[in-house]
Amino acid sequence: MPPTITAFAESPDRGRGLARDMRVRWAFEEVGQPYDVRLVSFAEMKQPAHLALHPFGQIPTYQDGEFALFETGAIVLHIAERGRGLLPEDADARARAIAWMFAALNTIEPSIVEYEQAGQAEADRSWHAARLPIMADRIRARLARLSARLGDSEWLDGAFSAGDLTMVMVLRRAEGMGIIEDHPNLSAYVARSQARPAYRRAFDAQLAVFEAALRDTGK
Ligand code: GTB
Repeated sequence: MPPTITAFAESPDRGRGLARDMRVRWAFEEVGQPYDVRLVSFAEMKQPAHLALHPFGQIPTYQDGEFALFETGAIVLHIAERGRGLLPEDADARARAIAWMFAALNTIEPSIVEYEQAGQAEADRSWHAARLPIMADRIRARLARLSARLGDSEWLDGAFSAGDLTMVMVLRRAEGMGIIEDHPNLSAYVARSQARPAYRRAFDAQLAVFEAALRDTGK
């Protein structure tokens, strides 16, 4: 039996590949590991059966027999460690690739998610307009450093790795904020990643879920 992950039955990203199951799907595709997907509704995610897999009642989760994991970073790392193609053999290079995963999740993603969530949760507050440019500047500062480090390189550290996969998915969360576009090398880095056959397969698979839900519900 292949591992099973969970994903939104009706994803609010409307098939744009922004929900976090996309990161896990892409990792599976890069290492050539078949996987199954169990779709869950928002209500099911908060039920005891799902909470036993994910303490915060979120997607994605990962199950392989009796073994279960939550947190995309941990799941992608697990897939990368058991497959080939997402982590270098050399121990130092491997540690650096993992450092880029942490950098994506810990240094870049929080400011992007904060900006995105503020747009949803605080838009009606009097201070929202004043806070927006402050939050945007935080993202700008991080992406300027990331752009400088990437320079003309194809990937962040040698060959494509789980670090690039994670970073690209985090950068995609900033789409539409008008910030990545300040750095043509970052835009090209994201586009280069999206052209990878494994990315395309993962993207098409999650899009198919959205399109099927659309047909079923007519929403
Ligand atoms: N740190 C955890 C991880 O990386 O696994 C975060 C997991 C997480 O945020 N999961 C979200 C979730 O389950 C889905 S991906 N949310 C439901 C809940 O918390 O009740 C986040 C997401 C949602 C929607 C969009 N979108 O519409 O574009 C993008 C990303």
